[in-house]
Amino acid sequence: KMNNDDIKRSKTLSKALRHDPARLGLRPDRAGWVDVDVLLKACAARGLRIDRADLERVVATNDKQRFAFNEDQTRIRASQGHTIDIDLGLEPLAPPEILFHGTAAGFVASIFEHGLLRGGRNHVHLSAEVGTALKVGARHGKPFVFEVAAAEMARAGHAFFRSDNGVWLVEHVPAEFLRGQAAV
Ligand code: HQG
Repeated sequence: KMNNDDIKRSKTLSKALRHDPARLGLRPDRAGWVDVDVLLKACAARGLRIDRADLERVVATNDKQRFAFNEDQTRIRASQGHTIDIDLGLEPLAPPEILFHGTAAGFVASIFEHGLLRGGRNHVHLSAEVGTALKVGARHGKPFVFEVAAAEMARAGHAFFRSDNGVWLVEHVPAEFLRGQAAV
């Protein structure tokens, strides 16, 4: 389990790699990768205490495996969750019959009307596990877990992707593919 310093480092990384790289003077490439040395120098220049060993530990122990190194470990990116305009370069993949999306009860009526919208992020996030969706939903309030008819949606032509840390990603879930509340 991560200690508090590492949780802070993880949050700093999420912010820098998903949402606001410019704040650290970083310029992720098209696929969201940032050079590790550049990242560490940018952090040091701003008094953020993180060295190579810290980074490796945070990547390895992160509860949702949010970050990944490239093959030769010279670059790092967030595996999903971005609001910056990048292309993860994932190949479309056939989803399981059903996927889950956890949200707050207060959003349910709007979701039945408009479907699931990606908001500021690049994708709508879906989970293969109902328990994961329940936790995601609880971040926003009283949780409600939608069942999504994923396989049917794929057959209708929607592309599904799975991030390196196992989150299913789609651009939009039209309301017709929502199957109401999952048994949790
Ligand atoms: C809701 C975490 C009204 C949607 C998690 C959600 C996830 C609508 C909220 C990742 C709507 C957006 C993403 C509509 C969608 N009307 N509300 N039509 N369509 N919404 O945080 O999926 O810890 O951007 O249901 O594990 O909650 O950050 O998305 O409640 O994988 O690594 O709008 O964030 O990962 O909220 O969470 P978010 P999310 P990390």
